[in-house]
Amino acid sequence: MRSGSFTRREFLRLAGAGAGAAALGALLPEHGEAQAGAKPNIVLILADDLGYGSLGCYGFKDAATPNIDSIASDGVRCAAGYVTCPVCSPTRAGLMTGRYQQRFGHEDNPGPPPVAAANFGLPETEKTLGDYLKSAGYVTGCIGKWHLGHRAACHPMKRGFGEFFGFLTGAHSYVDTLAGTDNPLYRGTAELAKEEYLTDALAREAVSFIDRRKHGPFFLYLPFNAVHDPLQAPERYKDSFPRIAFPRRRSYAGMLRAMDDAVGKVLAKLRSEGLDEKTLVFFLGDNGGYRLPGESLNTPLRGFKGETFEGGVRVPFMARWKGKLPAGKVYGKPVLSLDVTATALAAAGADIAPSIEGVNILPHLSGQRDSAPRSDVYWRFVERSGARVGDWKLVNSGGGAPMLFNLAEDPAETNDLSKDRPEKLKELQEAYRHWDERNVAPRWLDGRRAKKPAAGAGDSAEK
Ligand SMILES: [Ca+2]
Repeated sequence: MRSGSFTRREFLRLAGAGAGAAALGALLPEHGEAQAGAKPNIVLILADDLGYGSLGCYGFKDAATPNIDSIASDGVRCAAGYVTCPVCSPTRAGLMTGRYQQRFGHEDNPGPPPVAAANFGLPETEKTLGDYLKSAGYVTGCIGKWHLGHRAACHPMKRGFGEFFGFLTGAHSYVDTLAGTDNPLYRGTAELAKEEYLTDALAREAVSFIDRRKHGPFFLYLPFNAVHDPLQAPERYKDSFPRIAFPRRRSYAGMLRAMDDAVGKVLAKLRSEGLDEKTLVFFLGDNGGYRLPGESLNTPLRGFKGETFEGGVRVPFMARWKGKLPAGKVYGKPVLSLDVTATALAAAGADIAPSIEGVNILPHLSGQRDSAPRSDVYWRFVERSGARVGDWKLVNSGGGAPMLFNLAEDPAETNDLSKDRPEKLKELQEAYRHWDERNVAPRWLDGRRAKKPAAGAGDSAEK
């Protein structure tokens, strides 16, 4: 079995600015400039627990992912694309609102329904990308894993989406609807009694949504639960990998292949309807791969889901808009999931609320603008935290002394420079403290955590 690993030299090549960066950006909309009738459709595909090194276009070798890779070859692949949390629900809260989710206390996962806090859910003070795009004249649909609350008031159709198919919690069987339990599959608010393999069902529903809404503009939010546990793949997919002996690994590869096929169906539908140039497509992961053997790889990064090392927060991250963004470009400067929100709104010609902390990255991805979209990125996840400022990275891993890395020289975070560069460590701690001043205490903690105070993270003693 190939490990999917690649050398530092290969990593730096993959991470560097790529070829084919022809500036097509002259027609790119900035804030509020989309012409009437020219609003692009937005398709936002989110993968679950898909580590940085888990796609062919990011160096993965075990299982080909040609359809997802085509988004990179037909668009821009970000080598330093980050999410705002190393676990599922908080990242989604940031992505949907365009705000660091710690601003409104959506800092932790809830845990499964039996142990989740009663108040769990995206606070009603917050607007979602669905809300914003609906106001801008879009038809909106959410197909897949919601994980922003399972109370009635948090249902996606109460939070900016006209349609919903999927489930409300953090994980779901791929082969059983779980009807009659606390975690069923839904169409709208109706429980489903029978379904096909879940990834196939999500593809079918996504294609149907595009078919019904093709006159647009539409916003399709498609958060797959693949490749999150449970590791369940149809035999026909597992049989594609006879050379992978480890059963968990073979199931994982089958799940990844199923998601790749599902993405292929969505892309084929856009193509057949002549929508490629009228649709901005994003693909990103919600957090790094989990640490169990056989699952998603974060190669060559350090750390896993749940951690603020790069392996927990740097993810596959791509954008495609044919005719507007260059094809086959690799973008190396840091971008953040919050930028997806702002970029979608800019493309739609919608107002970007002052509370939104993302940046419209279209001019950056196109090459129209050389400057970095953002100079810094921050993480706070209960007892863990981190900051990236320029090429420097601060990591508080939830115990022990803070660590400092230079990502330009050491992308795998192997060489802690905190003792050698105390002034740089202090600078990043100050930057973190400044960012953290605007955060509030977590509104809930994962019900599986040992009971402890809902304190802030890392060096944030006052929270
Ligand atoms: Ca996840």
